[in-house]
Amino acid sequence: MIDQSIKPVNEQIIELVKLLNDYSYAYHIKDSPIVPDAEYDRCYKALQELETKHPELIQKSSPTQRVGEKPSYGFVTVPHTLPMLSLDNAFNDASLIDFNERVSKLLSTSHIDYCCEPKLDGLAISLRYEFGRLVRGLTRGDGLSGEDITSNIKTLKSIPLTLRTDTPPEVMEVRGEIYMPTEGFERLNATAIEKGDKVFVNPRNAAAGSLRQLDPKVTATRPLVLCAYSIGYIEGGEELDSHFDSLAILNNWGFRINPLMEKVQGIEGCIEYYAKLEAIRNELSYDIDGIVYKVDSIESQKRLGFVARAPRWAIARKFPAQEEMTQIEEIDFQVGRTGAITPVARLKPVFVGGVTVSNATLHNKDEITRLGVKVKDFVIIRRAGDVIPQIVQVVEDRRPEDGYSVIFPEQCPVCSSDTEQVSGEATIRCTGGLACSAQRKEALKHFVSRKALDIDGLGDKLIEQLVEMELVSSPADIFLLKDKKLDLLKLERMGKKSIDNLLNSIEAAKNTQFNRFIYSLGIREVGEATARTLASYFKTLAELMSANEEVLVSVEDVGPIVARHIRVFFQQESNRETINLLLNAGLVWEEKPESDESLDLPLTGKIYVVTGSLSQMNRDEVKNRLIQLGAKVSGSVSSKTSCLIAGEKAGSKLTKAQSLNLPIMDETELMAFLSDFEAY
Ligand code: I6G
Repeated sequence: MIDQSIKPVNEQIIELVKLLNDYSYAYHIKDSPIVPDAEYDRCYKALQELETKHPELIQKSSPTQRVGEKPSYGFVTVPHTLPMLSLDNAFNDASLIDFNERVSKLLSTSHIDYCCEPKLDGLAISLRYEFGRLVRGLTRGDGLSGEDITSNIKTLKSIPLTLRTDTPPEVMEVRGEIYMPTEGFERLNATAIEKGDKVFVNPRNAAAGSLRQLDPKVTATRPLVLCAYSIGYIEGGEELDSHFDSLAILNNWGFRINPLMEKVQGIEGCIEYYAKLEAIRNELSYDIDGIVYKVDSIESQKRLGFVARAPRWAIARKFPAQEEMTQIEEIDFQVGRTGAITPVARLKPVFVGGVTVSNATLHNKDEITRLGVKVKDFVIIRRAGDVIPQIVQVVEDRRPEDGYSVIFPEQCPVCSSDTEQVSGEATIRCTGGLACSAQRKEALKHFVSRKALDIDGLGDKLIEQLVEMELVSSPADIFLLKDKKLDLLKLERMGKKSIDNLLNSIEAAKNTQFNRFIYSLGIREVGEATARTLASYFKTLAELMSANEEVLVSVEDVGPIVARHIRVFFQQESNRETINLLLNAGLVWEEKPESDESLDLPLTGKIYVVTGSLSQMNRDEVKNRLIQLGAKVSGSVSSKTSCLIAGEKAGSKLTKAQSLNLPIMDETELMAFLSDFEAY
């Protein structure tokens, strides 16, 4: 931060406001921060201090002025200067082609440039600027007038309080969409669930709810973003001839525009753009429900005009809907590998998000309570991307009279053992363990799955038959099947050839890897990644099996809960026996004795912990480099830690390392340290 103390206070304030608005523009509009967050925070604090001492010098465009007081009369309805229109929709290519033909005919040319951009699933708003200053923000409302939500929209950092130009138009109304990015939406709902508050059905509803808060302080906490899509009205400004160029100007003046916006030629360009966006739709960090095409020439837009309440020069080509309504026919209970009993809604099949959905998980008892769902209810199903379909809402107005509540079973629906709910957990479990055939089947399916022992030809259906015919009840039994060929011949669709193939794959799977073996055991919360970390941390199975919780939590990404699950698993006699049987059956992997090669590495024997944010390498890159150099990387600081690498904003790990008097390296020291090992 520049030392400003010698300048007059008003100049200091003006400079700080300009600096902060420049930082904010780079961060929120250009996605390209120019200073670390800490520098922004320092300047903001300095400005706040000056403003507290000299309130008469507060600038309207100061970032401190974003969160104001509650409007005294709630939301007042105000007419739009020009109506906020809606868009015609095209649900297939044929309608888009018709649109292009209509436009071509009216303009008497087929050489048309279209401006294309994703249609964000948010809320349209209109922002009025007078002489470059934001004076009002209105919702679309009925298109003719909308609600005044100025105090709320001012809290959005992507909305400029003043335009970034010295020659603003006298009046300009910018139209755009306010949306909530997916990550922010998920965080907001996760916090709501933690607090027992109502969750939002989708990002759009979350954005709407956040904008309709009576207290702007609440809106200020919500992750909302504005993306501008047009100049709705302008007075005393330069006439522009291209819609695309007008958006580039809006971008320079401080508005975020969609970076995926493109100008294309003719209908072919439009169709290509649709295919391109459809392919990446699920990877975007926000929901979109289609593509908007606009004739780029403003002159042509004027010639085309409007019909009813939609422009003739624009159209929205919609994607398949990600939300649909259907009815729950039944709710069944499934028993998983760890005994977790999951309610599953059987649905009247419905086409949503590009596939036909007939089942949706209801997760657990709490979720049923939260949704207030009953059998026979009409519900909204959401399937966004490849995420499993979710029931997001019950349509209460359509609740049928023959609907009934779901009763969670007190006995396992498969083995009739009692169910239990561990305090503090939402999941209800069957207590039958491997005596429950459902748990047995699931444990075996997991054991042979692709990321575990990867036994080719041993699919789910075959496992189910093997368990039902009592040919296999524990993983080690799979390796005894070679002595049961006659029994195998009795199975559906099993001939001599397929049996030989199966037995060959089983033999081949005996040669495995340590990480696959750990994963195959199905220890609670130990997924593929954790299994890999455990395999690289512990040299032998014996070492892993005898590790206590203190040692386990020092492994990267193993927290106390996972450490407890691992410990409990290896302490259980039945699990130790299963492991012995597997080893006796001939399961092997290459153990990593401390090879001469790894002993030679410069950091062999050292344990590092990496924390805080780094700017030159990311944390994973640092960890990988340390491992390459022979070190172990741990997730927690203990007396065994050789050194803590502490980036910016390092928190409790740094405090702990300091209290234990451990060596600590900051990022500059780390870079110098790593550069000593370039030869490795
Ligand atoms: O509702 C809308 C969303 C996005 C729009 C729109 C848009 O452009 C990307 N453009 C216009 C012209 C209108 N509504 C009326």
